[in-house]
Amino acid sequence: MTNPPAPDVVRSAYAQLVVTDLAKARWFWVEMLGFHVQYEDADSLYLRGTDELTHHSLVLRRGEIAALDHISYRVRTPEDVDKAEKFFRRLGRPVKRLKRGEGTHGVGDAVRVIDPLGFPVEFFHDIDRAERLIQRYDLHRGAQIARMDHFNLCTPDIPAAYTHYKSLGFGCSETIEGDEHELYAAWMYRKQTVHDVAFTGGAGPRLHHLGVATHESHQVLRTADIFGALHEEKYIERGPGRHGVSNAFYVYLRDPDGHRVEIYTSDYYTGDPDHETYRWSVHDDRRRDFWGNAVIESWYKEATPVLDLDGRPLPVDDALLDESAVQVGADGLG
Ligand code: XXG
Ligand code: FE2
Ligand code: CA
Repeated sequence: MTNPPAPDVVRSAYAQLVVTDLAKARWFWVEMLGFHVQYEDADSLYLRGTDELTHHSLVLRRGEIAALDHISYRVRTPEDVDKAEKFFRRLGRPVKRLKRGEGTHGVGDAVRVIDPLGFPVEFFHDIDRAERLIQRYDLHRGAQIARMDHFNLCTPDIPAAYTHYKSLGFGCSETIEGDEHELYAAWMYRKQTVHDVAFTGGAGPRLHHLGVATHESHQVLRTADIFGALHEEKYIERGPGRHGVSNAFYVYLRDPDGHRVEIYTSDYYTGDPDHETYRWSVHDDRRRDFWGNAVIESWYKEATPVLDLDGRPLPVDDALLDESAVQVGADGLG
């Protein structure tokens, strides 16, 4: 039997995080990062950046344990939702179909799966539209987040993650590899940027971070300055800096529940059909910080647990290859 065709994924669209204190989460994501509240109810906040014309790119849901409820990809047509369902049923994975009203507010027909890497992943096409805020400069505040850019996932088997996302039609913009081409990390895309999803070697399935984009690098610096000015510097984990991989300017923060978010800007176009993968040696100290600054150990080790389709935490598997154990110059840990 031939494999059913993969759904046509447009982009990484939104994530739903479980937070234990919605007021604290609102302070962090809305007041400090500048996400706009599109809709809220007693237990959830639906947020989006200034460039986003769809209902939300982040849902914060109140719950007992801080976790990832699901990541979600938008697909090109309503038929692609059916394709996603068939694709994952054929793989023998858990699948749940949700009509409008049964799943996330604002989202229409959707399918949720536990993918072969163990992550809760949704595919949808239909979503409510939202007002353009790009030039509502009067409303922009804090980090002035423009849009969701990527999901970064911790998984023990990077080659398996790469193969699965290849089968979903993703391209690969960059990798980190060992001397024998062992794959330590990979960045993969559908939209025409460096990535929609990337993999960090480590115990998984766990969410490593959400990458959210600003227009300009000064907004990354401004974010760090605001946290410093309010003596809230403990929320800054790594950076600001320039990545080797992707060339993006970045800072990583941890929200009040420990969920990691990267403020990310200035990567590059990958849309040509013959775009080639750029391969970094794991021994190149510039790969994760172009200026060779060491990566803090918590960045490699800590991540958010994920839930199954019934909202129960999923167990994690240990790493096969652990990049943080590689002893190299400025980035040497272990
Ligand atoms: O988005 C990213 C990252 O995955 O967060 C990390 C781009 C580059 C890097 S790295 O630390 O490898 O430079
Ligand atoms: Fe990232
Ligand atoms: Ca810190």
